[in-house]
Amino acid sequence: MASAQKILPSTEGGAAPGAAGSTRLEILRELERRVLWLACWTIHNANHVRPKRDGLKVGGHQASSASLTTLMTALWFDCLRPEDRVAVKPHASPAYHAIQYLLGRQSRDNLERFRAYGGAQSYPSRTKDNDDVDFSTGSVGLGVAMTSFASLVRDYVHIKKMAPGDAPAGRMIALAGDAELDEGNVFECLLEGWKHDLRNLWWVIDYNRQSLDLVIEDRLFQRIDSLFESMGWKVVTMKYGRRLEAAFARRGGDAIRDWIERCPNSLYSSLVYRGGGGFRQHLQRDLSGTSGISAILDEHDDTALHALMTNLGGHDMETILDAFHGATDDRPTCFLAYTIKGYGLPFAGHKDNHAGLMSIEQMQTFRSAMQVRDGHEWDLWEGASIAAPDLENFVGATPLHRHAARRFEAPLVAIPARIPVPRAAAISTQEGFGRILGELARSGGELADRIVTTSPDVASSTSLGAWVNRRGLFDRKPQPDAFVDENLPTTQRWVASPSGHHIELGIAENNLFLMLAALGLSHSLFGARLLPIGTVYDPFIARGLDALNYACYQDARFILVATPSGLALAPEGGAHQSVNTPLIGMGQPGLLSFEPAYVDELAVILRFALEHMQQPDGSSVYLRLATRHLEQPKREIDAALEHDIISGAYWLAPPEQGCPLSLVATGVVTEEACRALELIREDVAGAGLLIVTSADRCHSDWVAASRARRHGESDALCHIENQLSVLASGASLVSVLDGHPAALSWLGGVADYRIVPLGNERFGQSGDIGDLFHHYEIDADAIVDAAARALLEAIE
Ligand SMILES: Cc1ncc(C[n+]2csc(CCOP(=O)(O)OP(=O)(O)O)c2C)c(N)n1
Ligand SMILES: [Mg+2]
Repeated sequence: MASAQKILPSTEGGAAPGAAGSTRLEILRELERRVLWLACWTIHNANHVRPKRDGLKVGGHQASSASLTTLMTALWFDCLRPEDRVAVKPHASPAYHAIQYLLGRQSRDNLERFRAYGGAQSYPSRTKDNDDVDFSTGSVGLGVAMTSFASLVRDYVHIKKMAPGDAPAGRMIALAGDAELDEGNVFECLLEGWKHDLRNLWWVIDYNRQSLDLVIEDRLFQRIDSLFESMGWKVVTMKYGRRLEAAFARRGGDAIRDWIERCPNSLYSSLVYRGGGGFRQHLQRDLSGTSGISAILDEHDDTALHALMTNLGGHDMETILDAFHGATDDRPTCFLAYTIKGYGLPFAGHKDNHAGLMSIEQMQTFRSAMQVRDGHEWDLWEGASIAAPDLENFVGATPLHRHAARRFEAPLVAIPARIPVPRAAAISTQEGFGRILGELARSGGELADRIVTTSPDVASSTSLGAWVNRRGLFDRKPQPDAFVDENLPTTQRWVASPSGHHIELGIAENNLFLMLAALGLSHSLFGARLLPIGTVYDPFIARGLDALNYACYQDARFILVATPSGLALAPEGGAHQSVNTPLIGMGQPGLLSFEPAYVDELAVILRFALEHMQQPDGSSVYLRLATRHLEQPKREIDAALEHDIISGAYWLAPPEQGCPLSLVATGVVTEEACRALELIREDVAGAGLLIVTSADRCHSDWVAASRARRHGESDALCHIENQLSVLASGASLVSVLDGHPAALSWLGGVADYRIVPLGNERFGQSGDIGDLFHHYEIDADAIVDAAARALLEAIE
């Protein structure tokens, strides 16, 4: 048993690792055992103990958790500081929850309900778990990259002194599975990170040389080394533990090292699984006659030989502490930690262990080895060989134990009651957006100071040029611009300096969305509220869709401005014409989408978005804009119209009460709808034109109202129901948008309306707007035709 003297984590001035710190090591090793037990038991309980109703395997990853247990124990119980932020390998979630349980931040009830409704999440979740998750993870590769962008945001707010005065800047840390490096977004972010000269960033690679299906390529580590070094990272390799190193130093040890180095991953893994006898057989055969080998083999029985041969760096507490505590500069550091998937469990090293669960019998053996009594499985210190008060003292002294809240609350930024509308007879929403931002930059103030823009190499072509001219590019060091310094004519006077407000990215949409995710969590991660606006070409949203979903999943708050969109991009051809983005806008949780037709609507929507994104029950906002110039209506927007625009639909041309026909238009085709309405009114004088500024909002409010009615609120009505109620029962609607018709076709179900949905669901073509709108049947003629047919059918 360890001594009763108080032993503290090294962050609290405990002895340095090594000889003098052996008691600290013992405690950490004990904690490691507790984490492994609890992680495995949590999964076992969910799969084999908890009653099941549907016969489905619950799952959970015992092998993947075991692979990271030593590294995670070292981090949470000895190395992390409250200001550090960590993205945990998704399928090490049980180990994470176990650690939080030992730290007093996770409840037994939640662990017992692991993967059950309301219980601890299968993959760490910022929004659903209650145990201090910094970054959600799940889709492999994204959490890893997220830490790079978070490190850039941390520097952005600290350099600008936006973070609370006493908040130290922490390290951003990713715990990555080695197969996560197969994800392209990881490479995209490495290059981007290099451009931005990232600091204080750690990636700890769980190099167990296994993915889900496979034991992976032997030489991967060489690639990892050179890749990271070429991007300016330091690589710290934790290959062997202290015991193996000691064996290597003995006579015959070189041969053992050489044997391991040459051993193919698949053979090594299979021997790890077979046990000490397998290693003995191979070493005896391959190294027979090498002096010193017999002595080493004779000193180790099979269990001891297995422990020796699997003593890799990522499972050796001393090696890990040395590596982590040795990384004292701010250079991005990749820790390449050799590990064994399933370390300490019966299926360690087995290539099929990814989804493997210990059987009841295996769990029984594991329980005996861990000395856990029946009925005491959840006891914090059950089976520990160190006195509970020593463990409690130690855990109680870790900075993360004492630190109550690591999330910040940041005050809201006041948004003016009106955003001035750029005046122009004819203008596009894209140009209007650029002019609004240019004016915000010119007028300055807190709003402009809190806006940060970002774009994947399309800032100028999405009309952010004027903003960047005034507010500058962000760079941690001032950068010269030869064109500006030499006074050469250029429209882009983009000065890069620490005071800049635009973060320019290379052309990788994944990076844009991860950047927005990090910027959009700044208020919570770093205590500095930012109002991030990212611009992208609308069709290329699809390129980064999983990262966009990832950003929304963790409730990051930003405005996404996507332009140009649809067929209206006309001559640029089919490749760039977005078709299904209105549906993405409707279908993506956490993202409210709008598609304004006119610039005065845009000003109202942008103002709303800046406020909405800051509200606890708000969300991010997506604006689908276009390059087509539309003649602007001459009107002042009063409070009622503003309300309708924000609610998603307003009558541009109100219908007569009880009218049997109305047009419904979104975005740039409003011009065609207006022309069609003129013709239609020759026959149906009372026909109206409803502009849907947000199919997303109308639809979700409609769904919410139906739900409320089902729950007994019989008078619940939503905005779109109210708006359309002026029409006759059974009225015909012709809906039209420059995008997938399904975005509006659901309107037919709001009441018993007959709907003809116009739009585009095919790939685009090159042409001018007239040709294309004609070809895809969203021009005025097509609208009139559709209306006539609908009316005829209604009569028949
Ligand atoms: C984008 C994505 N694709 C596929 C998966 C399914 N998946 C979960 S873990 C995994 C393999 C991970 O291997 P590695 O990162 O090496 O972790 P290990 O299990 O070895 O610890 C896969 C393919 C996923 N979560 N995300
Ligand atoms: Mg792996």
